Amino acid sequence: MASDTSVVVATDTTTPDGSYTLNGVADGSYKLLVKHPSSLRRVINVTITGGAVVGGIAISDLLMGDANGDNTINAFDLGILGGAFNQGSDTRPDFNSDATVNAFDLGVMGANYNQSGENP
Ligand SMILES: [Ca+2]
Ligand SMILES: [Ca+2]
Repeated sequence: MASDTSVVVATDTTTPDGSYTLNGVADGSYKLLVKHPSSLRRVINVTITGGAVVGGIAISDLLMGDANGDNTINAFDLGILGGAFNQGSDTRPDFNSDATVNAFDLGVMGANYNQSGENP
């Protein structure tokens, strides 16, 4: 989470259901940067009152397909998916989290292809 001057004031890893708690943050307006290892980054505006924010984000709120984590979905990610297709050894391109890399993951990537994550 970053303030308006782009200083990181707090970080947290969500629970598997996507919920998070950020404590010890001064009241004010912040940009919350959210990224799954294989998704594009989202920037969400939050207002903190009382020194903490409790929230949640669903995986369905994130655009999946970024296999190499560089915040863009392009041919590099497609190459990783191609190398892992029906293999099971590299789970980075398992975008729908069903423990296999197959045409469903290619479909997820295709829907978000050539997009980049949001910047703060
Ligand atoms: Ca990428
Ligand atoms: Ca999959």
